[in-house]
Amino acid sequence: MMELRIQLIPTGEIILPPGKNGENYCHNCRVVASDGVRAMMESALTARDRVGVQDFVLLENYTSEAAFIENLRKRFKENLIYTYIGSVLVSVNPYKDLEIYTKNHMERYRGVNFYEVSPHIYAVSDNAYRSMRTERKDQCILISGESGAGKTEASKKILQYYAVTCPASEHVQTIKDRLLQSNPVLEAFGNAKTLRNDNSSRFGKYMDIQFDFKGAPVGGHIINYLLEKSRVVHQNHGERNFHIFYQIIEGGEEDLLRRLGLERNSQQYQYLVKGNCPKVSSINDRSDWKVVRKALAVIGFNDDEVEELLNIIASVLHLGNVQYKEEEGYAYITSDTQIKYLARLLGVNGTVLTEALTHKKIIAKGEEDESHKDASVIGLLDIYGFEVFQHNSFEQFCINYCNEKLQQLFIELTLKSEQEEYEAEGITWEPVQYFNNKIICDLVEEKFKGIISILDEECLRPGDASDVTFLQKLEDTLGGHPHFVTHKLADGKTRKVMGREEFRLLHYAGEVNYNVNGFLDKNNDLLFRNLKEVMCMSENKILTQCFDRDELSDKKRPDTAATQFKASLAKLMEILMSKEPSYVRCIKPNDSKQAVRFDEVLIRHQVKYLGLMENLRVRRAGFAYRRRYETFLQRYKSLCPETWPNWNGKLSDGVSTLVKHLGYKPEEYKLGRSKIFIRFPKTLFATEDALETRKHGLATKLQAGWKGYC
Ligand code: AD9
Ligand code: MG
Repeated sequence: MMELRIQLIPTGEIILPPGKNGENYCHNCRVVASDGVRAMMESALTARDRVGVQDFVLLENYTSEAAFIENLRKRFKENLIYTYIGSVLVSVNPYKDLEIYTKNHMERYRGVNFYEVSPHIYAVSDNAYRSMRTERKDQCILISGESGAGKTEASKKILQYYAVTCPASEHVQTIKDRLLQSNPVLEAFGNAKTLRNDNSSRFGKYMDIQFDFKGAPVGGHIINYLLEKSRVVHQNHGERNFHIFYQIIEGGEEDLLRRLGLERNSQQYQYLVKGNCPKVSSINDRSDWKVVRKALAVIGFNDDEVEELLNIIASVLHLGNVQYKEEEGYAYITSDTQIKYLARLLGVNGTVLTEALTHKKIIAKGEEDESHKDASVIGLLDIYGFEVFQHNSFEQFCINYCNEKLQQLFIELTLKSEQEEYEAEGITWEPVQYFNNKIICDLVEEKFKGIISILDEECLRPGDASDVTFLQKLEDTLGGHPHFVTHKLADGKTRKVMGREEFRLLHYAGEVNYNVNGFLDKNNDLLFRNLKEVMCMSENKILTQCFDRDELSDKKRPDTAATQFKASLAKLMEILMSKEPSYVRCIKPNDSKQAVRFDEVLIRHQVKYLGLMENLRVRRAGFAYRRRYETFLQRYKSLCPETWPNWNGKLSDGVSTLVKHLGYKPEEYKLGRSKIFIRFPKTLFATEDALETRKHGLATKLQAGWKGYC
């Protein structure tokens, strides 16, 4: 590519050094451009056609879903996976490594205004960081999208960005390392291969990063939500258990495996064979083990603690291989070997353990968390995405309920903040119609007649309560609700397409049939009391932390799993509402984890349920674009002799002078208290074109912005 030297002179003209061949000379504006330059400029000017717009608000036909998707497609084809809707970042999973996450890229986004650079997860990260620093307001970055859309990868990129770009000292380096290294550990224990994603997060994660007054990270705090515990004992076909089991078996050193009594063959263990999928091509369990082992040390586990942790992991595998038989209604254990290993690994008495494994008493475990009060905070939410499988159970019900709550928050915060902005700036605003999913949240969580209340009632009811009576009660109470469907029709007939053990919820993101089998058991989440007693007596310190003796004396029945989840979500919503949100909306391009493939049907569905069109409409309801006066002036001042090189008067007067010079008509814009609001994208386009032309120095007299100088 040829080198282009451009000299700006004070009146705002551009002079190019004369080219050797085929020079074009524009007498009017003293610009010389060689054919090479012209070709370059032409390609720059047609680039928008090729790569689409980098902010959907600039789409001419902004109500058209087809135009929206076409824009996504164009950009995806060019490996431009990020696009904005105003300040919301839309990200399409490229399913391949792109060279856009280097240190150089990080530097490019550091301290730079959001709109000055192309859309990127780093721009969102930097913007949140700067708002926290300058406005002293806690921030949160909410990452949503369905399973496999790229949420966890996005959250890792954000963490890496802060680790590299925030100020550091020796102490801070340790914090940064710990923040970064918490990821492999969390993923080892909480992620698994599912049909949707080889590295699917089976828990929700909210991470606070705390910064001191200098903007250096000083701590972090992670809250986990509802780990999919049932995966430990059961996996669907083609899925795996949590990564950690395979990592130890594949990567564990010989003497470690000996101490744990494990063989180097995952298929020896009942808890690892259900999915018939011991290996995953995209995962290297052996090298992952090394990463996790190192990370455990960095985040502060000493060797003894690691040993105790691994003892527990190994004991789960041994527990899965314990054989039982039934005689006259009583359970007996027939395999001594596992009990011996279990007793040693868990540090408990073998006889007491055997007794506890074959007899019943009940108790359950609560999970507590809290947020730190001082220090400024950026919170990162990476929570499981909306899930629809062939067979959906209690876990999908909780996951999808969680997504309903997040959608509620999104609606509330985007609309609210939009409305507040118009009000603060003194601009009249017209509300936009959108689907408010509060009705579905209520259906799930309302007191007394919501699904969770009905489920709890059945869990607590003595006698004949079962999954079937639960479904019956749902039908009696909720039959006729516009978002609830079962096989029964109002006229007493049955709906053939639905199973008799199913209920269907019409979620904002689509319809899901839930099979009620196992709902009561999973919601009860009970651990028999004598098993808990054995664990309390363990010599393993991690176990005794998990199983607190004091809880044994607590006779009160613990809350059910769904009620605990509902309460923790309510707390999460409170945390998020108190912060200024940024959004990353992740989209999965295809179901086969392939780079390049852009499955339009799948994408259209996600665009719909993520509410992106509504988001765009709201954003465009009044004005397509808004910018603070100083930002607007800074960017475009070179287009007007009166504002170039500096404007010394009131900022709003400077902007007013500039836009009048550019020929903006009164109906095209409004001046608020601190920002200019531009109604149509084409107005801003013309201004951007003028700027582009200026920068590259093409003698395009036709460009609107040039007319003034010629
Ligand atoms: V789930 O709800 O936890 O099942 P996520 O978290 O949305 O899901 P994840 O971030 O794990 O999905 O992404 C899935 C896979 O897509 C990753 O393992 C990567 O192989 C791939 N991916 C995602 N984002 C990127 C990216 N920005 N660049 C390259 C990516 N690959
Ligand atoms: Mg994930």
